[in-house]
Amino acid sequence: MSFEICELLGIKYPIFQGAMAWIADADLAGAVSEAGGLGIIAGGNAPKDVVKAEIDKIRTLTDKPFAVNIMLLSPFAADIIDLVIEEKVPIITTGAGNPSPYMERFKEAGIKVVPVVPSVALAKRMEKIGADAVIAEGMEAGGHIGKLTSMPLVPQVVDAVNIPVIGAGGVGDGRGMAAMFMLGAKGVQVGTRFLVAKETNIHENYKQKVLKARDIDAVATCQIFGHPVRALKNKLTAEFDKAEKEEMRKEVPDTERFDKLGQGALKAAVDGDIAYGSVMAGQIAGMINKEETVEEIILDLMADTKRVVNERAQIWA
Ligand code: TUI
Repeated sequence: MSFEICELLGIKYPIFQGAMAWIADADLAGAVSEAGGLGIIAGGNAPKDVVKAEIDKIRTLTDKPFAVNIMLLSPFAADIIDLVIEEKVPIITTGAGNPSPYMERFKEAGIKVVPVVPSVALAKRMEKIGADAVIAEGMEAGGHIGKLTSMPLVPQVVDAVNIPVIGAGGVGDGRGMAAMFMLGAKGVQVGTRFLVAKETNIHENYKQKVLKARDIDAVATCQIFGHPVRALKNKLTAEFDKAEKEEMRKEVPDTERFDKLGQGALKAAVDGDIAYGSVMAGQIAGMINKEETVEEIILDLMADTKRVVNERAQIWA
């Protein structure tokens, strides 16, 4: 099998690991890259020295390509941009914003750039200014989300651009991965399944909550005010819903309230507070039922995709 995205990035399998803030560290990303996928260190809201330590560490764990994700809402985004250029990181992905102002610097530094896009308009803009590929992320995904689901988003982005499209949001097994390929994606990004990987350094409470989640538990909050986020239902998501109902009734809603409520909440969950922390996870959390190594996850995704594609092809032949 030969995959265009693998040739472009120098990886073996067309699987990106989601850049989960405070979660996707050098241990997880290094294991993913070593296993043949694209491991991605999440810049998240972390300062430059913390991200630099992860870059230093991943270089001791693998000599295969890896990426750093720049979360553009981060107060440290400008520092992380300087860092990836100084460190000659081979690939970057961006999320939660439009990276246009920085594209020229990335390209000058010879960095491959793969922005996350929630819409056709941003995908087209990214192609025009030199993105190497885009990740079309549907709102089935965990964390900060756009407005469209993967099924309509991915094929519309595929039709709109000539660069490779990576499908994200809702991919948990070979069926989801095969579906993304059917929609025209050249690869997938998977976050939630890696949450419970053996190499993932999060509190056991977080992993157990993902393992126990049902299909309807990964809910979207802040779809009216603030930044929309998908996380597993708990006291915090209930607080968000209550706050949104209250602010909706006001003539001048206090929108800053939502960012305050969310501040530090993901880190709190990663450290074990699964009641008031933000236990970000995608809608496929309900089908994640076992802890596996990163290598097992990647090899299973590949084998399961191949099986599903061949099985379905026979029905249609
Ligand atoms: O970024 C993500 N997922 C994230 S970031 C994050 S940290 C955070 N926590 C709370 C509030 C906000 C952030 C947790 N999960 N995924 C990629 C993604 N990018 N989803 C949506 C977007 C996006 C949205 C708008 C990308 C570009 C965009 O452009 C807007 C514009 O200006 O054109």
